[in-house]
Amino acid sequence: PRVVRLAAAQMGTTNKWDTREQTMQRMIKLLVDAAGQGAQVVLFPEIAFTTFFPRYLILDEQEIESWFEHGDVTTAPNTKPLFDEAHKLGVDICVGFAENTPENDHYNSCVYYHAKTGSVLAKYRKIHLPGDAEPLPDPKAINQLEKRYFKPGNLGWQAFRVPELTSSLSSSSSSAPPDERGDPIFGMMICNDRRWAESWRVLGLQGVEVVLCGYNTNGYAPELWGVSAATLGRKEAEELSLFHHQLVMQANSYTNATFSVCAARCGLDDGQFPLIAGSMIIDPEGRILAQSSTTADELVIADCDLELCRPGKQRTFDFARHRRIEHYQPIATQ
Ligand code: CDT
Repeated sequence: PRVVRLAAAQMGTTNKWDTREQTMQRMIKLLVDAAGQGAQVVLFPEIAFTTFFPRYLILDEQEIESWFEHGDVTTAPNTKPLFDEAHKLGVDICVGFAENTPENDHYNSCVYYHAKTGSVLAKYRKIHLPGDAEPLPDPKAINQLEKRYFKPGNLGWQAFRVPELTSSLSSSSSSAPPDERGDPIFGMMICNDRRWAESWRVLGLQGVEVVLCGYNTNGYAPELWGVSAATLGRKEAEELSLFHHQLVMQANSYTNATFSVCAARCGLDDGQFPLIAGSMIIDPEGRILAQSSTTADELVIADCDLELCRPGKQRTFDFARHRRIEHYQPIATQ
């Protein structure tokens, strides 16, 4: 077996008036608790350090910049304490943040931080940006202005190997196929990406064994979804939002024979915006191994034997044998 103990660090309400110190304390507590329970990798949500600011139309440039992280996220004073703690505890973390690059580009990003070496192993920039660039006409509508504040990610979905997570390796021969070499193969996506089969398949084709996905998902935003508010009550809407989230996480984990971990930023933000919880760890058969039971800060932890990706990868979803790419052209051309 190649067992890794994975954790989702779900984060509840984060208000726009919360200080960075408050939020950092919460994140460090989650990390310390996860380490105490033996977690080796902890996933934090999308845009984990602040409230989900893309719901607001912000016109002041300086205010926009105040929501972004500037410089190297692992060493910038505003975010460094989390990475220092991970390094100290020897626990890898994946965390989402609003990135401002040295070229002054803006992305919705996450990094995988390798605790032992104190370095970023991989970075991902969200590709599927939901919502709009301009606010919806209805003044009551909840907006999702990600297309206004971020560029679409330019790094693709690059699976990467994480060294030294699993102790008993089945094989260390570098000529063996990737999933038999031992070091776990991870991939990252962010929130809306999980609804698109393409994100998963690009990672699946690289033999991914663990997909990490942080998210901020509205519990109730009928105008944003294009659904009449009159036809969808608040409770029903939240149930449907949670159902769609679980549906795509479970189905795509199964069809790519991969574990997946998803971590919510949830609760009621800024006194009025509900976000769904539903943090989970899912196995390659699409089954939920562990899930959150609150809409507050909470850890979801499970032991994942990566060997369980083998049956799916070698039989039902052996891509090399069963895919018919001669018929897939339209997917990439329109
Ligand atoms: N953060 C993010 O990507 N949220 C989106 C909202 C979509 S509204 C149709 C999500 O896919 O959960």
